[in-house]
Amino acid sequence: MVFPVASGLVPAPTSVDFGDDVLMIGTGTTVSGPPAAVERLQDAVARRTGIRPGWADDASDATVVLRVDDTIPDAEGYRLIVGESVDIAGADSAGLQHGVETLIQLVSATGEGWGWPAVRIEDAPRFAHRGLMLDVARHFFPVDEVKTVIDRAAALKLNRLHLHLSDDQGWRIQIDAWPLLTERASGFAADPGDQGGFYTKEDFREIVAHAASRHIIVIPEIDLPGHTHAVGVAYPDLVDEPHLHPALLADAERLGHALPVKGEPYTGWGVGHSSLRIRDERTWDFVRDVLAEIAEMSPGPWIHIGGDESLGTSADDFAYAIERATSIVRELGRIPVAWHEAGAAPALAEGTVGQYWGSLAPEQTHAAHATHFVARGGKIVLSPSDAAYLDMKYDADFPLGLAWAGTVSVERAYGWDPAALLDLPDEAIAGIEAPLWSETVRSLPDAELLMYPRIAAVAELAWSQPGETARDWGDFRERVGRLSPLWQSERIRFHPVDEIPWSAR
Ligand code: TNX
Repeated sequence: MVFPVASGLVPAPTSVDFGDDVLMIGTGTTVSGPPAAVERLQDAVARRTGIRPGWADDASDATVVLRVDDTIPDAEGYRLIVGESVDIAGADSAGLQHGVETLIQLVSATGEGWGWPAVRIEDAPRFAHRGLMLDVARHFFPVDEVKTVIDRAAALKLNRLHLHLSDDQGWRIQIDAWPLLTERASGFAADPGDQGGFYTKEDFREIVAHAASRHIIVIPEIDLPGHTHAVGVAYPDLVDEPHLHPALLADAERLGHALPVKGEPYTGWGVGHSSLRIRDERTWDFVRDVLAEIAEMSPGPWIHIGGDESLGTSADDFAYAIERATSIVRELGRIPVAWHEAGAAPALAEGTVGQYWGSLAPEQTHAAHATHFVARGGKIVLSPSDAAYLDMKYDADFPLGLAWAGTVSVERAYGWDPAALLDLPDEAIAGIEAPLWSETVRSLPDAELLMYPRIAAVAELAWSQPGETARDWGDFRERVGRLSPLWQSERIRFHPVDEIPWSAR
């Protein structure tokens, strides 16, 4: 039997020990376990092989047994054994799901049909926060597309979906107390031809519930005090006049984009031109109402308040705004998250999580701002823009994406050390997140081309302990290449970049 024993496992498990045998997949193959896990396995195996494993009511008759075993120590961990049958034991139901995704990746074509290689795997994540950020403000993704993205993220063992719900170009979430936000400021995006859109509360709850069913927590972001031009389209008295800084003028000229005009929709790509009116109490009525409604519809522990690129806000006003917004989130019983610039606010609420988006060679102020979160009892999420940003071009010729942080090849996305980046111990690092900003994205396929295969690199950095296999670029590119048939059967549009040796089957 010709059998490709080295399957495309990404992220690399903690330990993998292959045997010589193969367990064939056939019409008699059956699965028992919790319905959601069983169905995910049945569906993915059917799409890949054309054979849909049956249900087994009784574990003792099943080919594949899926179960939770609370003697497995690490949260989200699992043990997977393929011998004469398959046994997957998750430490919890998230761990069971991760084990099922591993079994889906193990499905392989043999000379005689489909099978699973004999193997024993023990696995658990390095970081608790393994995230993807979707910018639904510059391009709006309807609910069904967000659900697809959630399923895709779960397949790589990611467990956080950060939704960037507001920006200069559009407001994307229903807020009852301030109805003009969606009435007037949701119908635009970062391209004049793009119609925008918004989530009703029901839509948002549907996204949260779908994510929860895949063990993913949604982190909603309302970007403050900058990135708020759209707020002024709905309520002009809440924002300052646009701050037309030199980089904005130069970019607008280069790209042929119009400049922002207060109260009118903005469809350019400029940043750092908008600010809420920080010293006006009506602004704080607005912020409190919005964050309270967000908290009410979002059950997860975190609310992101933005804080990036507030070039139109004075340093004093910025610190005041961050301190006040993070303490409002605290009062709402949630943990604030903010982009690293918010670390400039001396008294930002204790426990606020910082999201670092500087480069792999941190500027001193960026590093100082990021470490201030740790001094205030918070942790850091790492999103280095020149490695983890999925909206950077793969290379200068790639048609989608931006390049302000450089181009990001798959090797570059994979080749950095989370512990070394800000010289922090793992305990201070919540995890890693890959943002997909959408100025150049017009559709889900566009988004997928930017995500895949680089999101696999981010997932491995976030999940896998550094070791012999994990962190070896040569090994990683082989494993990613072997995922090609699975990604095709899952109808993922990936960029077939020539750094990766893609398998035909
Ligand atoms: C910077 S990085 C931004 C976003 C843009 C992105 C484009 C960060 C926190 N803010 O507003 O969409 O660059 O790559």
